[in-house]
Amino acid sequence: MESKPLARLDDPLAPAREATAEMLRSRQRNFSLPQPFYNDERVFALDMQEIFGKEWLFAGMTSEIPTKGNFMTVEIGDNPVILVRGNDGQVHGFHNVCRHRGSRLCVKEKGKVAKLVCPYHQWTYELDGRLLFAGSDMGENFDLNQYGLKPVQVKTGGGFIFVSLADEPPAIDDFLATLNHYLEPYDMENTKVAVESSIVEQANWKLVIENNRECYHCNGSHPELLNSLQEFDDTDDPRATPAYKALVAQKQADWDAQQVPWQLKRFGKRNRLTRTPLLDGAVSMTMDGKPACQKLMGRIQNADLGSLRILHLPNSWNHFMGDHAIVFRVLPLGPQQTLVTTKWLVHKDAVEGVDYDPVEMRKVWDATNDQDRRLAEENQRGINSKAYEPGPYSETYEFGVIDFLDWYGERLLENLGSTAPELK
Ligand code: 3BY
Ligand code: FES
Ligand code: FE
Repeated sequence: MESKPLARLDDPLAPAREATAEMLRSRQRNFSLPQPFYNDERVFALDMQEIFGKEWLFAGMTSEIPTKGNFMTVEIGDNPVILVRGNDGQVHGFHNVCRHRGSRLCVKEKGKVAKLVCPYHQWTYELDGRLLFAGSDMGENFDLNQYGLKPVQVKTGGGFIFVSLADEPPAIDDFLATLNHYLEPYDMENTKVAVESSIVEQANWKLVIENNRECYHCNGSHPELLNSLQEFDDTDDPRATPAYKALVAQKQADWDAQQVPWQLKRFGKRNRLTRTPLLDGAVSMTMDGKPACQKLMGRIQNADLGSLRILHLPNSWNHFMGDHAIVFRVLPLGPQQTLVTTKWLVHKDAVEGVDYDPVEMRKVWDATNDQDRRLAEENQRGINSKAYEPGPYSETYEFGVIDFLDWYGERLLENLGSTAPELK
């Protein structure tokens, strides 16, 4: 066949596509993945093209770009993206790539501008992406309209900004409507980042998410977190004691009285939301379980709202308490390198040093993130061995990991153009 070598030149990943789809079709469900999924650069390239290049990704919060001209940048693998609040008050997304010779347009992580001006030769774009100015010597036939910034799909819900690099991203509106409903008490537009951290983990992004999807490891690793966190969040969990069920029933009645949503909701396996009580007596994820911020979020009157947990695959988990919220964003940097960004959010009128101490606020999750980083890195090092073979997950304690990999396998197969298999 003459066309095959040509197809491979067009798509050097073609053989990897076939091999990866085959590995997914033949994988043993409820077992960890074959080694290449965690360390092979071709599978990583496919993850970036087919998952991070096509699904909805959590990028940041609307309150981080509160008014027109505020922007933030995010790097999705090789694709720099800019999110900017337009003159219309909407969040716009663009490839952060100048249409002149391709320079990155915005280099700062966050900022405020009147126009988007390229640092290279000062081509100047409106906040809606239109090219306004391209110097004076582009020739009389130069048509500014041909060189607007390339848009990136953006949707918001409950203060979360999601982006997708796909032309036709998957449906997400039901989840966004639920976020609006569940986050209403928090008035997310009127929040601010009290403190944030970025850490680089020497581990594949899927190991970071797998680690987050189970608390089987919590007892052995997270003393600070376990001052406030329940290791499970469902009354159907086999670990749920009668005392836990009684606590949940009592809290749910309290939350109903405050019109604060708590019901467990799922959108496929991609999204999961639920409100769960913290350990009895704790109202926030702090070292002593007391609020980290004296000014509560939004319209909240009573800090004791447990934690609203929100999962968004492939790249975010979140905890919303009465006094502050913690949002997490995962961005792959390489086959064995992942950026984890954590932001602690408070009411925008809360005063640092008066209402909250950022050093105190961040302690539990700084410790937890560092512990999880070590776990993921050790996991990676063992997986890289020739002795590694996929091992079984506990259906009781690690169902969240199984769900994540089911989602991942289905999405990757579908996006690769293959059909989902009957898993063993
Ligand atoms: O609290 C979290 O975000 C997750 C859930 C279970 C363990 N892990 C720390
Ligand atoms: Fe942006 Fe030249 S590359 S103005
Ligand atoms: Fe952990």
